[in-house]
Amino acid sequence: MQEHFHLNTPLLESVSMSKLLGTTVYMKMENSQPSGSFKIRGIGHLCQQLTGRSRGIVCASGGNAGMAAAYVARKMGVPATIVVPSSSPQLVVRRLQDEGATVRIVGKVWDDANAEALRLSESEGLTFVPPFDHPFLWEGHASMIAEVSASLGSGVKPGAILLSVGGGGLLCGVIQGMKDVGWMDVPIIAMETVGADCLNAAIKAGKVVTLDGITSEAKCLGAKTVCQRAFEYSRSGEPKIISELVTDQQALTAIDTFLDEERVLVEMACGAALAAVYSGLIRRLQEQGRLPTPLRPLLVIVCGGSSINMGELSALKEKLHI
Ligand code: PLV
Repeated sequence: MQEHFHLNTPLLESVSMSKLLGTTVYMKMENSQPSGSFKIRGIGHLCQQLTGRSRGIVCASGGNAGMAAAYVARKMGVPATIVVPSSSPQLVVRRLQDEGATVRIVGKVWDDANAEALRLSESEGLTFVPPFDHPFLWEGHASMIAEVSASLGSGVKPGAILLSVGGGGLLCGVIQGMKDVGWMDVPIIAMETVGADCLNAAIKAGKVVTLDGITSEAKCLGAKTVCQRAFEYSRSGEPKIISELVTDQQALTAIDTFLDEERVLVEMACGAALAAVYSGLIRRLQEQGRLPTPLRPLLVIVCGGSSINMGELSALKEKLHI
C-alpha cells in the first residue's frame, strides 16, 4: 500500500496579505491537495488504519470529506458511497461521481446525511468514515503542521495560526501538530460564519450545543454540533483559541479578493478564514490586545474546497447581493 495519499503542499508568502497586516503572512496551500482540500490528510490516514479488507466505505459530507473519501477509495480499489445533504451544490455531486463514488442525497444539512451514513454502514456492512470527529483524522491533519515547521526551519514559530472550523476536525488536527512541534504557545484564530457557528455557540454557552439549523452558505462549515475534543481544547486555554465569526458576505468578498490577489479559487468554508485578514479582523484583534503587536508571521491554512467554480461564485454573489 502506498505510504500516504496527501502531498506536501507549498507554503507560500502572500505579498498582498503581508502588506495589509504589516507582518509576513504564510499560506499553507491545502487547496492543492488531491481532492481539493486538507481533508485528504486525515481521511487518507483513517482509511489506511480502518479499511483493510473493507467491502466499501461510506461517508457523510458537506462535500470535501466525501471528495477525499472517494479519492482514497478509488486508489484503494474499494467502492465508496458518499451521502450529501440537498444543500450541497450540484457540482459537488458531479465531482463525487467523477471520482467514481455512488452519491446519495439525504436530508437538508450534514447532520441528516450523517444519520443516513451511519445507518448504511450498519445495514450494508460498510466502513464508516467520519468527516471531522475521529483521532485518526486529527493524526492525519497534524502532518500539515509538521510540514510548515520543516519549511519555516527550526526555531521559527508563527505568531498566530488562522483556520476555519466546521465540526472542529481541522482545529483538533492542527493542535495535535502544534503539540508535536512545540507550538502550544501560538494562538489560533478559529473562524466560522454566522449561521454555521457551532464552536462559537458552544463557547458562549459553556457547553457543546446543537444549532437549530445551518443558515450560512458555507455549507462545508455546516455541522450543527462541534466535536467534543475541539470544545475541550477551547476551554483548556492551551493553545489559546480566539473564536470569531464573519458574515457570508465577508467570506464571499474574501474569496473574490483571494482570487484576484493570489489567483486561486477556494470555497466559502475557506473564505471564512481569509475574511479575517481582508475584513480587518486581525488588525482589530491586535488593537484589542487579543493578538500581539507587532505580530510574528501569520500562518493561514488555505483549506481549499471543491464546492466552487465560476458559475457557483456568480450564483453566490447574486444570492448574497455582492
Ligand atoms: N467540511 C466537512 C464537514 O462539512 C465535509 O464534509 O467536507 N474547510 C473546508 C474546505 C471543509 O470542507 C471543511 C469541512 C472545513 C474547512 C472545516 O473542517 P472541520 O469540519 O474539520 O472543522 C459539514
